[in-house]
Amino acid sequence: LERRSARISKSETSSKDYLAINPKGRVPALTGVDGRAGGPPGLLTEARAIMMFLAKSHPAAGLLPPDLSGEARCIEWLNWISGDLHAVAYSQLWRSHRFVSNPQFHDDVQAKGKQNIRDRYNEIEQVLSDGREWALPSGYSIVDPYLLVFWRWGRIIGLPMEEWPRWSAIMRRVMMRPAVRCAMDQEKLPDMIEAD
Ligand SMILES: N[C@@H](CCC(=O)N[C@@H](CS)C(=O)NCC(=O)O)C(=O)O
Repeated sequence: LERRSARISKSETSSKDYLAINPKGRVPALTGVDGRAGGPPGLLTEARAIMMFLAKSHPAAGLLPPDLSGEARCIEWLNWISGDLHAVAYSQLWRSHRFVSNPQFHDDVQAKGKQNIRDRYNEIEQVLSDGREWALPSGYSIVDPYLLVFWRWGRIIGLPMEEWPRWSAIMRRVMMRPAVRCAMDQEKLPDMIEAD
């Protein structure tokens, strides 16, 4: 937890070394993908693009529904999480200076961000409460580990995640998957299943 907050507050994404990899100064960033969009050749940015690229380049892993509607449903989730929950709500909380210049209003923007996060979390819980086993009823997909990021961030900002039991149950199952365990071990991420 401390490790993550320290890295965010130090803004390692704005360091010269990192900007040489990704001039946008954001994570995630993947190299080795044909084409270019502003950065060095081969750099791919944007979580949604990277997740689609990884899912489609590893079809045997079955991380994306094979049918058109299923794929559209997947993009629907990714877009909402990335564009609304992340870029609006979490940015209001963690990057309030992007919304208003006057520091006097930063607390207000942050409070609104936290409220927006809670609202989005209620909506996530509602979608997941129809008995489905994973975010997409067709099965495990790239949406589930993406949702895990925001479930863990909820813990980091001190939200009582047990308020969203259906979502929490799915995230526990995501964290039991060997590939997820392996990635979390590599990144030294605690599972945060129990509240502190
Ligand atoms: N639209 C981008 C947003 C990426 C993004 O904002 N990542 C955050 C992760 S906390 C970041 O790198 N923040 C560092 C910063 O804003 O300086 C995506 O979905 O990949």
